[in-house]
Amino acid sequence: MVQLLSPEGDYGVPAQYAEYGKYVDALTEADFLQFYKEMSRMRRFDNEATALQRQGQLGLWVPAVGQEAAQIGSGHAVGKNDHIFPSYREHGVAITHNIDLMSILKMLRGVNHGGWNPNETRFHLYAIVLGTQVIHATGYAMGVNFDGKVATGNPEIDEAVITYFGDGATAEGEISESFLFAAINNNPQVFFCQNNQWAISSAVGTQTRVPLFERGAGFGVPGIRIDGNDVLASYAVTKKHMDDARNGAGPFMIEALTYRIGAHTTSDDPTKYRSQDEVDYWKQRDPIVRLEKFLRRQGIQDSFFEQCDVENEAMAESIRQQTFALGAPPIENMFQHVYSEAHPLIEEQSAWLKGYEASFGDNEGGH
Ligand SMILES: Cc1ncc(C[n+]2csc(CCOP(=O)(O)OP(=O)(O)O)c2C)c(N)n1
Ligand SMILES: [Mg+2]
Repeated sequence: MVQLLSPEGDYGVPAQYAEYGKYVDALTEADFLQFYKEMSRMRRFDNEATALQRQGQLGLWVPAVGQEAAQIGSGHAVGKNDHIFPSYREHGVAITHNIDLMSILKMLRGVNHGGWNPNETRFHLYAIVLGTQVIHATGYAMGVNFDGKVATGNPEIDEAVITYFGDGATAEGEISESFLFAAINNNPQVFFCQNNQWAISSAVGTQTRVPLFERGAGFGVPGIRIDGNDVLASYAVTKKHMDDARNGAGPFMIEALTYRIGAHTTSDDPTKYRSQDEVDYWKQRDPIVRLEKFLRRQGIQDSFFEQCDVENEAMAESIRQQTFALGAPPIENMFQHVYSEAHPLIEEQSAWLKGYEASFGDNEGGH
C-alpha cells in the first residue's frame, strides 16, 4: 500500500515508491494549504447537508465523511483536458472542479437532475445506478483514443479520463466489462475505486476474495493500493497514472483504502450492522487531522486553521440560507425525462395527478 503521510503526519517516501515522491516534490506550500482548505470545506459542507436533510430540507443526503483525502487528492491530479465520471458520493472531487455546491443540494432536494454542465466543468453528472458511470467513462475514453487525443506530445491536446466507484460496485458486471474494453483499446483511463469498506450494510469481505486493486489484472489493467486517508498518496499516485494514461500507457486501477465514517445515506442506520469499535478505529485515522499534523510540523500557525473555520462557517451559513429559499419543486417535474419522447403511460399518470391535485381546491394539493 502506498503511504507517504503516516497517521502521525510524518512524510516519507519508501524507496520502491520514489516515482510517486517526485510528484509531491513538485508541490508548494500553497498546494498543501489548498488541500487542507478543500478537505475541511468538504467536511463542513457534508455536516451542513446532513443537518439540512434532518430538518426536512433535502430528501436525502449521501455523506462522504472520512473520504476527504481520497477525493481532494485525486481530484487535484486531474489535468485541464481530462474528464471525470463520478458516482454519487464525490462531493470533494466536485469541490476540486468548482462545481456550485448548491447544485448538489438541489439534486438531493429533487429540484434538478444535477444542474452543472459536464462540458464546461468536465465533471459529469452523478450516477446512482451502480457502475453505469464506469461504462460511460470507458466509452468516453475509447472516443478520446479514436479522436487521436492521446500521446500526441502536445499537452494542449492530450486527454485522459478518471472514473470513481465503490468497493461494492466492483461486483457489478459493468466494471468487469469496462476493464476488458479499456484494456483491449488501450484507453487513457484511471479506474479510481474508493474502498470505504462498506456497500450499505455489506462488508467488503463479502464481495471479493482478492484485494480489489488486483481485480483488473486478469483483464490487462494493472493496479495499486494506496492509503486513501493520505492526501499526498492520493494526489501523487493519481497524477502519475493520469499523466501516463495521457501519454499512451493504457488503463490503470487505483484502490484507495479508506473508511465510510458516517451512514451510507441519511436513510441508513449503520449501528445495526457494524461495531462502534470499528468506527472509532477509523476515526483515529482521520485524513484531515493527519494533514493538519503535517502542516503544523511545517510551521503552519493556528491563524491559518482559524481562518479556514471562519470561511467554512460562512459557506455553511450561505448554503443554509440558499436552501431555505429554494421552495418546492413543481410536481410535474417527476414526469419529465423519464423517456426521451412522450409516453402514453407517463401522460396518463401525469393527468391523473393533476386531477387529484385539483380535487383539493386552491393550492392545497397533496404535496
Ligand atoms: C445497479 C444497482 N444496484 C443496487 C443499487 C442500490 N445501492 C445503492 S448504493 C449501494 C452500495 C454501493 O456500495 P459501494 O459501491 O461500496 O459504494 P459506496 O456507497 O460505499 O460509496 C447499493 C447496493 C444501485 N444504486 N444500483
Ligand atoms: Mg463502499
